[in-house]
Amino acid sequence: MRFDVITIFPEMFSPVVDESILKRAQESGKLSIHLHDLRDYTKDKHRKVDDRPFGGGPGMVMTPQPLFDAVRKIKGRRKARVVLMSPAGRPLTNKLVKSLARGPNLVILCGHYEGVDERVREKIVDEEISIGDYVLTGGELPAMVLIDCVARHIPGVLGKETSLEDESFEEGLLEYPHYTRPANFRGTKVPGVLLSGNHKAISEWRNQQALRVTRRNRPDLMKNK
Ligand code: 9WO
Repeated sequence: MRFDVITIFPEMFSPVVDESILKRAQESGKLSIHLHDLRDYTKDKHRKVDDRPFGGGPGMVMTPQPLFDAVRKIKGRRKARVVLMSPAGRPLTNKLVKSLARGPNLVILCGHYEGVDERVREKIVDEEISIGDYVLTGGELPAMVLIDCVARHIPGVLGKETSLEDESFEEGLLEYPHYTRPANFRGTKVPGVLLSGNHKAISEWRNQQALRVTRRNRPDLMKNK
């Protein structure tokens, strides 16, 4: 799968894109991440990507021309889904992540200032996605969140030591507590059942713990339980 990101801060992505799992996935050809500096698509000598809002008001709006030209150039004849990261978008859930991971390729737009000219939404955006109900200074961090979570659903990206099946959201619940050695850490002991070797009892304990954590932190997920 191919990710193309259009941003005024391409250098923000390096630590995420060069991180171990995403790096390995790129080296093995499972995915590729291409960063595009929006300013390279401007036509004026100041490389301006914003302008004052019609109707007045504070702040600036991202001007349509560089975004339109960047998307046209990048998409070319390839099929791709154009995504805009915005708090006004559809909430990003594990279900949406899995459907995005099935393809086609993604072109991700990162907004800045007060937002993008509405004609960008109208004419080039296929999907507007939110990672949560808060406002940031730009769409870059949400874009990295999207790349990271979509990438791990692409077959072959995760090693077999990291499984997807057993994960919290697969059951519609949060995760049960995990423990590793030592069995007694500075006086705090691992629950005995986990040391018992009784797989049925362990599985029941984990399920019960997942319900307890979900009820406490995310009662909204309990509706269908
Ligand atoms: C901001 C905004 C606030 C309320 C309702 C809709 C909104 N849209 C935007 C918007 O597109 N803002 C641009 C991108 C410009 C300012 C910084 N941007 C941004 C994106 N901040 N936060 C996000 C974001 C994206 C995805 N998920 C959560 C937050």
